[in-house]
Amino acid sequence: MIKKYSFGRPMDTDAVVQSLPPESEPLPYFTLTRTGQGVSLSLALSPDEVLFGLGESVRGINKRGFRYRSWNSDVFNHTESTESLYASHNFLVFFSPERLLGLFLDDPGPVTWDLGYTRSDTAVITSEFGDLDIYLLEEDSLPALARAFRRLTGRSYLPPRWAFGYIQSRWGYASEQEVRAVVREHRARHIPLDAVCLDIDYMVDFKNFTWKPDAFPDLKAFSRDMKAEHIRLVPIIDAGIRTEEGYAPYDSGKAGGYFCRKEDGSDFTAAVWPGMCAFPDFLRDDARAWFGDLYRPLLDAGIEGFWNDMNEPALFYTDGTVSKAFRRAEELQKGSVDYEAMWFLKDAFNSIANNMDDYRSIYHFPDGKPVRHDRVHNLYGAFMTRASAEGFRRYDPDRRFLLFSRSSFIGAHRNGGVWQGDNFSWWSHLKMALQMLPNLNLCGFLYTGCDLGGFGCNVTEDLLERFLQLGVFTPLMRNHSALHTRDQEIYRFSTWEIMRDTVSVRYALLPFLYSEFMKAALMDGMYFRPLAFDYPEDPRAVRTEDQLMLGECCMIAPVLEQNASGRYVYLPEDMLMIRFRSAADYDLVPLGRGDHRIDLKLNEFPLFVKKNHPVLLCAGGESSALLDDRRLTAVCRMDRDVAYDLYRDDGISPSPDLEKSLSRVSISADAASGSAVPGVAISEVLL
Ligand code: MIG
Repeated sequence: MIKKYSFGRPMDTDAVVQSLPPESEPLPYFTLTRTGQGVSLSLALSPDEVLFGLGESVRGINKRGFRYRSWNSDVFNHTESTESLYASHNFLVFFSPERLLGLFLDDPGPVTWDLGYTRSDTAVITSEFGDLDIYLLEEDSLPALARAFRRLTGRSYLPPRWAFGYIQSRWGYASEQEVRAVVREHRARHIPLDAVCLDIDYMVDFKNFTWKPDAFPDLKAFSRDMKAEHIRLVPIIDAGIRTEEGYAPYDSGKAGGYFCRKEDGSDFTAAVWPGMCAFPDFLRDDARAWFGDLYRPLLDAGIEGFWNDMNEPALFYTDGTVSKAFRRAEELQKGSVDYEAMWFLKDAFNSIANNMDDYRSIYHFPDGKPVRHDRVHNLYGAFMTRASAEGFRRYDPDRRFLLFSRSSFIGAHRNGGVWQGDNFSWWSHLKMALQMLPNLNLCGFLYTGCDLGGFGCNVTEDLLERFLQLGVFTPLMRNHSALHTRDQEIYRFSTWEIMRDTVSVRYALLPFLYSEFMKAALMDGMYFRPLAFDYPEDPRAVRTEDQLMLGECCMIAPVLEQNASGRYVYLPEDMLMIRFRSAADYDLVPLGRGDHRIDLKLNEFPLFVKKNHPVLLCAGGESSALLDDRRLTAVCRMDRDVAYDLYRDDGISPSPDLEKSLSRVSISADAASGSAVPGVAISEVLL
């Protein structure tokens, strides 16, 4: 059951697809306080209450015990104490033996989530501007609640099937030759690969929708050659448009009046990578239509996937913030040089980027009337994603395109995926990536993953290998790293063979993982879930922070620590462990409910599977297009006849038919008798 309560003057954020009449009764359960224009909701938490949600945010799967703030931010340097990341996903679930309640704040402005921070027994959620719709969801189980929320906000984005292949990316690839060399190194060593991302260096002066004529002389031919090798190119697009007369996207944007304005009506400009930029007013339908069409030359060149960046929007500086900092420096120079003056000096320069005064000086015109940016800040990335997705649909309504964004808001999950932002090559960020996944799924973002190996800092061989072992299971499996960091392609490392074997497991599992993903997406389910969703009455499972349910029947438990020779895993029920070394090399170990210490050498990682649920493996291959998903090996711990409906489709059709895409795989009980591992069947399946 979903109920809506309106406060102030809510605007259409595109988050919700079901229109409900607002209730006339006051909001139940919460104590409401008005603070200036804001609205605060507070709720007493019982000691055993856990909180799920908030999608992209730091810390645990259970969000209790910290304060988060919805304010989309470019935070290269994020840690455990960072309150705001790149996205705002204002959905939270309260779960205890006494309560199951979903709370969605459809609020495009800043929201603070004090979840047992000020007082450990109280949640206080504050909408700073107070113009919002609040939705309360009540269902009788966690999965039902998640499904109800998805119905409210719409079906998750479907990427093309090739987007489940391994993707290599790096900030710095500057020419066709360089990209060809990356592909060659992968193919020569039989490291599977489906796509290479092009970062900002492919553009002329970092200008969107351009590509360097010398470095990429014939993008169409290049893209065609790559596709012949089953490789897709995935270029980046940033939010800002350089203010340069004669640069077509700027000229057409200016002529159409599609850019965000300042109070005096002139275009708001700020510097980002290309230098001074204007910012498309994605909240306007006409500006979105214009921007979406700017992708055409790239689409015409055969490009089928993009990543949208810098769309919080990130602002390096404006003329205003720079001159203010200089003025402050001059003032300070007049006084004595002491430590205090030095702090002020530092602060003055640190506030040049992503400055609140700048965000307050931007205006959008969603329907002709001005709306100040800070009131709708968290929508910007989501509406950029929408502009792109709408453009792709106009370009070719019969195809799925790959699209993932850095910034997002609930609603954007219908139009694209997200990557988890600029992580570091840290073990703690490997754990953070894992913990973010189920909450992103709960908020609708199924197609997601982190920068494998870590974006900032220098990775080590073992860390990359452990990142890849998580990446085997994340829908977006992309190795990405920052300029000036250590080379991070698999083939750069002495242990490249074990990394290749790890990626080969992804390809062996790809038809199965794709099936699990598509079923979750098409049935408004979750691909990754907290264990609580499957074992709500098991307090151990409810509080498990380093294992995830995957699809209908699997559980993952990656190694998250350096120099570990294994880890403890909690099994809420009897399962089969598949300990992988490669696509063809794995152990099958039936384990009972309870705690287990699992030995896992650096090249080993486990997948746990519930009883009587098969996992399907194909022979593997070097590209998703080359996998044979009709000839599979079913592995199953079983004590009765079992069946699995494998989802298969053409991988690009935007409106697949779930029923028609299922092929039934049946295994009879006797398949497990007389097998090498008692009770575990290994059967060949032909479809
Ligand atoms: O200011 O395009 O998160 O993935 O490599 C940095 C360069 C801009 C941030 C993205 C990152 C990308 C980088 N971008």
